[in-house]
Amino acid sequence: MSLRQSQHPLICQIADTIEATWQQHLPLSPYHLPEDLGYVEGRLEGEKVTIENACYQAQPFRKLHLELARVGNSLDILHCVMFPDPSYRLPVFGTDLVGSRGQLSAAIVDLSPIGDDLGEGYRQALTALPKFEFSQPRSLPDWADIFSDFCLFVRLETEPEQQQFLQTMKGYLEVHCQQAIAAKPVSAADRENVLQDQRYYCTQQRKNDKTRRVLEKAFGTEWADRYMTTVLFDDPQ
Ligand code: BLA
Repeated sequence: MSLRQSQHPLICQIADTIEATWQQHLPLSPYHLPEDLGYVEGRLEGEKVTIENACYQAQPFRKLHLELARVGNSLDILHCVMFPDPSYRLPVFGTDLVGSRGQLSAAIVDLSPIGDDLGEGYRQALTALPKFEFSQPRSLPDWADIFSDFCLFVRLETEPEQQQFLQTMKGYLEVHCQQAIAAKPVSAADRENVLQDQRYYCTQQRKNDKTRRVLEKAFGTEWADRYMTTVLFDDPQ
């Protein structure tokens, strides 16, 4: 990925860590995005917007998506979602970082339950991870009822807090890979419920106006909508 080297150092580290962890735990094969949406360039108020996607599949995941984006020389974005195969009632791992050279105004990571609860295995493993205090917590918007009580949403200014965020993200990711690999599929009837719950997750994420606005300004309303519904948060079939 050519964007990666030029991005905020934490974003670069997080992207490397996610891909290394995936490679270590999961038998990755390529996931084909719509032809024209792997690498995209547009313009936002005269500034160039570049998007680079990496996408894989590996049981028990339907789609592993890592995206890096850059707006002009200022705004760097990392977006990552691991969509489970709907035959498994697994939570959705998601992380999003948004920032400029010095600081990251938004850094979020969560394992979001599909259904009522994360389940005992996840709860115990997540509770056992090291806990850090962050000096600038942020509050979640209205659509964010999909996130778990383990959701971490902060502004990151100092290097130590950036490293603590990285460590937390890595902990969640490793717990997830370990739990997911050991998961058992649900019954055919339950699969319908899982599908519905996964669709709700996507519906809520598509309500993020801040993401939508960046994409709309650079690529237009229709394109932004297509991108949000086919690449970022596509409904499982
Ligand atoms: C916030 N996401 C944002 C913001 C921008 C983007 C500009 C506002 C930053 C701020 O408030 O400081 C933009 N994010 C993008 C763009 C892409 C992107 C353009 O991923 C992709 C091209 N968002 C996710 C995922 C989660 C998520 C997976 O994509 C969580 C798991 C959360 N992003 C999220 C939340 C906010 C945010 C909760 C804050 C929204 C708000 O405060 O209203």
